[in-house]
Amino acid sequence: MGVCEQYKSAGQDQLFEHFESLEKNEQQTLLDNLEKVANRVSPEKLVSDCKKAIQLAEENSKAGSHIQPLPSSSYESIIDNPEAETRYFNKGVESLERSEVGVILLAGGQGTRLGSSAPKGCYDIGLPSGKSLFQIQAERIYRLQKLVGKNCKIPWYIMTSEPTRNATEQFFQENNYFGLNHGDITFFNQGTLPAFDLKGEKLLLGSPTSLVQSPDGNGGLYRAIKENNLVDDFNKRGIKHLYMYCVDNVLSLVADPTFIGYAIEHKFELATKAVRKRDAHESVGLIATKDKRPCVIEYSEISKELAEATDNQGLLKLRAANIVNHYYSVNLLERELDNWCDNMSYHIAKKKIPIYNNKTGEFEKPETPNGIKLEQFIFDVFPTIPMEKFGCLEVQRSKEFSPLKNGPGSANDNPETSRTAYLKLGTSWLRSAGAVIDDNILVEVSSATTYKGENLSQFKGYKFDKNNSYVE
Ligand code: UD2
Repeated sequence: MGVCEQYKSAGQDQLFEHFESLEKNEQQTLLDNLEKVANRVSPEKLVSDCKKAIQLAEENSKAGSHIQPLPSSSYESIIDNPEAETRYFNKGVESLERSEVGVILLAGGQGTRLGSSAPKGCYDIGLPSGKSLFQIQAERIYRLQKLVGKNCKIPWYIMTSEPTRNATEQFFQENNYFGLNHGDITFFNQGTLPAFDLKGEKLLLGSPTSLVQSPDGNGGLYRAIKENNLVDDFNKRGIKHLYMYCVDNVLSLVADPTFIGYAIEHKFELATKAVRKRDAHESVGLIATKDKRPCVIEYSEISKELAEATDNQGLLKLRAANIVNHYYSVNLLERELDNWCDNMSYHIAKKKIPIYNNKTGEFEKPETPNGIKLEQFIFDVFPTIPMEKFGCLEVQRSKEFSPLKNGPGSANDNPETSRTAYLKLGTSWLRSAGAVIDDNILVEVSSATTYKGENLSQFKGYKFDKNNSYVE
């Protein structure tokens, strides 16, 4: 069946209403672009997936009692549990000594809410050193390699999207990969998905010869791993454990030995970190159980009742906040990747989408949402994992989670809150090492010097009296 017939049989005749007005070469460009999309997902499946996504959103908004907190057997806290934290840390270090740990960074988001046109990882949150998020994360890897020693290598796989790819790669090149061996850094692109009208029935044109396309969500990671043959690379490098995290979390303990050791000790195939939810309406997914399987209910799809529900102690019933920090065993990916790519659901987001109107021949930039973007959520694979192979590790928010989501001056999760969290953590480490620092003083400690507070004994007794100073 030709491209036109494929789309027309899926109810997409509107895409060809201007076909005769196009030059011959433009007609071919349109057909080529449509074929590229159809080769990844057939128009028929796109239309049915969009319908399912709309139904899923409606179901999730009404999701009720069958959503329960995780059972205690799948949930452990290292808050005020130094014995467990140390045991897991040491087990993780043993694996890192054998260079069995790889890091996957989600950096394809376009940072719309932040209001920056550059990739989020390039963002300067206003630290005394002026370091970007990418630099801090690179230094975490650099420091951990040194801390572990034994020629430990931590390969870093950075997922970008079409809009973030060039600027991200260029930023690393300009900064000479922040002192890391660039042979251990792999950039790879996630895929894109077309967009629909608000009813979810008609695909939208972005130009006379192409559909609207946008990144396929952080759940596009799995198809990107498959299409870039990354599992082969994991195996070639002897990687058995993967630490996946979010570019916008300045406190992420990249390649965290404690998290890796937790998963190894319990033989989990998939694990996630959680922090205590800040309040009933914090914009975080909630890690829970549905039909005896792990799952995450996203903040944009949870019902108000469920978000606010409390237990018999008066605490939020669902309070394990997702921080997009997951562990995967490479064995799990080898076994499940095809299934995940073929069967993951889509989610809808109603957006203001610039389109090409082929009835009027005009480009339109709407003031109100005019269409639906489809995306996949990375945690939608959780229900494919038996509960006994899944773990959730609760960690301290002040040590491990301060997301950069919103622009300067916004209510929360912004450059100020990220900067303060990072400075407070470094300052607390210096105080624990014996430095003398007044309460109103914040000091930045380089992530190339300390991973989580070690290696600071040279500051014992040293008095820091200048606010916002920086120590290498
Ligand atoms: C994410 C989580 C939410 C909560 C919150 C906390 C998902 C689906 N939702 O919501 O549960 O944990 O973060 O901070 O995980 N990204 C890509 N490609 C894309 C879209 C996003 O790589 O197409 C990356 C993005 O660069 C970022 C991460 O995924 O590193 C989170 O993306 P987001 O900021 O769009 O997710 P958010 O805040 O809506």
